[in-house]
Amino acid sequence: MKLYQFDPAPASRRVDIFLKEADVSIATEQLNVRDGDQFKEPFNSLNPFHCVPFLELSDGTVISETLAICRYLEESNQGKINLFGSTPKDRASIEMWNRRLEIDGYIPLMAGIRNKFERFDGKVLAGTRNDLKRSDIIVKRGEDSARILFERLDKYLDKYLFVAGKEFSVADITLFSTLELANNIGLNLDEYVNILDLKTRLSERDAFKK
Ligand SMILES: N[C@@H](CCC(=O)N[C@@H](CS)C(=O)NCC(=O)O)C(=O)O
Repeated sequence: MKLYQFDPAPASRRVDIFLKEADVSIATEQLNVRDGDQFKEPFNSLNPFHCVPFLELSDGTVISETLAICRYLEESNQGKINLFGSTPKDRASIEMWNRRLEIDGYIPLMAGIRNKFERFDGKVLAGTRNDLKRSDIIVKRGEDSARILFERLDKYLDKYLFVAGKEFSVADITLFSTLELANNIGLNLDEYVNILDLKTRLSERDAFKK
């Protein structure tokens, strides 16, 4: 089994934090996606989405998508990792928050970043190289969507220690990466005191330290 990563990439960082929290290490190869390694063979044929991270299993199966990779690692290390929850209620709650954090925060903010900065000219959509143009509307929509999410989450965190309740979970890693994207796009998060408090507590965990 081998994990393909590019350490500076936000999605790779999520898997890296997950592995550190789980205290699991696997063989890893760095692909420099800024230089286009993902479009060179054999990687181009291995992963149709041309993004990192992706995991190649010993039978040749390729799994991409951060959360799919993390879930596979948890389920194939039965009992050793428990970041997706252990009861039906916890699993549903973690899934709910992971989805809302990605749909309303991580994905629109990532799209916003790729549409805001000139360095993404010609690669506005991850894993593509084409002439799609950057758009300010997508930047603004990403920021608006994230703000609505953060307002909701901040109120909810009045009562809860972590994103999905009392225990740390993979949803906290999703939140942390979403907040890093918010920072990269230039959103001011000062009004979200509960979120910032959780961010501080997360950044003090060993797995989150760079
Ligand atoms: N939805 C994917 C996103 C993966 C993704 O966007 N990866 C970026 C790095 S953060 C990438 O590989 N980009 C390659 C490119 O820009 O061509 C996931 O969560 O794993």
